[in-house]
Amino acid sequence: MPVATLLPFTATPSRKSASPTSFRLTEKFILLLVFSAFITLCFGAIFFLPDSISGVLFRSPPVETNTRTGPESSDSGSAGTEERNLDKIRRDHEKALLEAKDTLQKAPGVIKAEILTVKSQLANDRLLQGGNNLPVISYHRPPGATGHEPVDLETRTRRAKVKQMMKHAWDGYRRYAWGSNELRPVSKQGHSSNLFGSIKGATIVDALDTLFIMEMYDEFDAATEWVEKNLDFNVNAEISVFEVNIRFVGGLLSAYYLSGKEVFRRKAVELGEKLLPAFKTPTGIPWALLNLKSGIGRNWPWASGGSSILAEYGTLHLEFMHLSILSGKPEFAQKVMNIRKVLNRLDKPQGLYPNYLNPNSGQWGQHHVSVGGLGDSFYEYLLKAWLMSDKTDEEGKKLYYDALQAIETNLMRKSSSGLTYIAEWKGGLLEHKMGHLTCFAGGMIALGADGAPSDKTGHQMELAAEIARTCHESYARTALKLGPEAFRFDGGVEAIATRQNEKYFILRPEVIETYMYMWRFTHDPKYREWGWEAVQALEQHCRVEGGYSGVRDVYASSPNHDDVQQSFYLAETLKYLYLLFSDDDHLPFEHWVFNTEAHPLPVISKDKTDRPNEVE
Ligand code: DMJ
Repeated sequence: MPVATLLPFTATPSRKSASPTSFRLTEKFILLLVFSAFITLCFGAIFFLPDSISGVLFRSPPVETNTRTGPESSDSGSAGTEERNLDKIRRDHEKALLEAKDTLQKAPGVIKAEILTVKSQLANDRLLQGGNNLPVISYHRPPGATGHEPVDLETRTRRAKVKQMMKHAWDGYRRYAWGSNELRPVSKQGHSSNLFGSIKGATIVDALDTLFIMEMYDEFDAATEWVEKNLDFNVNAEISVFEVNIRFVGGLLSAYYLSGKEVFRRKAVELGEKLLPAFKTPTGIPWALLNLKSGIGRNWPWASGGSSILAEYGTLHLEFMHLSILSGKPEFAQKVMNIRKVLNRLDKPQGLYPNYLNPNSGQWGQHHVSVGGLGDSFYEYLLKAWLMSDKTDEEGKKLYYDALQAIETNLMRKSSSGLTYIAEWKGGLLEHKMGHLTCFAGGMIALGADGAPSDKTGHQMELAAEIARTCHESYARTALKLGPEAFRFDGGVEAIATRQNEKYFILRPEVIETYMYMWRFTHDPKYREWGWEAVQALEQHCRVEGGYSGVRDVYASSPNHDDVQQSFYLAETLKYLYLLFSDDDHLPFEHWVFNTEAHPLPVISKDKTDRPNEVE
């Protein structure tokens, strides 16, 4: 219908002289209707204008300017308004000056604390606005995050040397492999293992806390910026749940607890959530491998008929307990507590835990038991779950000490020359081989000795010392003074690798980790000496221009480099060396527990179960 037919009052040839009074009643009615429709249209349109314009139209005038009611002319009105505005600015300035004066009278510590509170409030507000739905947490750094210079010169010099090694490892990575997972220090390029799928930056995340505790703040800031801008978990790739948890989740959690930077909490929780689909199995025992995009999991094809592996599903507990606290979501803790329930229902042959468990049937796979590869950190996490809970997790405690008893009875043996070692168990038969990985057990047993039933504390400390000695021997009996991947006690040899494929050294930390624990508990200077021997060997045989490399045969007279600088070299080996030459109040054991990748996590104080980072 043409618009003109609706508008009888618009100029038409037949209505040239018509006045409003001459309209007929129907015309008047239509006129009124159209007029009111027009007004409604104009009024309604205002709501569709951009904010900036509608604001101009509707903004209520500020109180000070809303005084145009008197006889003043419009000029004198605006002069008055200006005057009043100036007045207000003056008043605001005076107020701000007074507040600043007040603040300056406060102690610097108080001012700093107030700034931190405001900053953390702002960060939290931003976080909530960002839709992360993370609870507001007031951050307080647990004690001992940074240390101080040791008093004696030799220790100070050695500690400085380790820091310089960290700098060399980091600089090489930064220069040649920035953003890749690891560095190839000989060929000077990036390296990626398929353990991390297409997640990037393993070395950056693994090294964050080491940079912080060594007070390498410029490097820490660069790493933080990379995490903020580039760390991305939205990848369509399959990852190892265990490796991603211990290195990435663990690294991010530690970086958060040490620095208080919200970005680390946010990223840790985001990644934790991405790992949750791994638990979708009939028993809740997680898959080893998970596609982060599809959420589809599976197990390593070589693992005893589709089994999950003890050291993998058993090494999630510490990180997941912290994820629940930092996210306010109980789901993380529930998942790992369920793993314990499944294990508790099963019979353990001789009290031992086989390395393979089928996640569908909930039954053990092949009966292979080891405190090294495939089993190791499961035992470590039982003990540390108890310690991290401020010794409230009695179940974790009992499981640990019972398991250790079974290990001592069934797996620990003494060689003819008196070296204590931990063998592997295959369906009741012992293989007299000890892995480099197994050497962490010296530190673990020392850490647990104090909580053992009273008549066993001394005995467990002795066991720990004996294992430390055996592992030191495995280094001392090589040409390069670095330990092989595995060493044997059969066929007339002791603490020596006999197979070519067990002679390599990939910058692993376990032996040095044990020295660090033994030093803390005994202060026997030999542990620092043994650590220093390792530093010298690393410098001599592993240091190359681009960083540090593993070697293929520790019995060869000169090193054949494997051209990989493992991320755990920065996360663990160098951190444990640094702590070995630091005082005991740097990351003290009463306040911190190290995850299996040496990432320190705070003890969750029993009075503040819901606020772990407020430990005094
Ligand atoms: C690290 O990733 C962890 O220590 C893990 O528990 C075992 N292996 C490596 C280092 O050797």
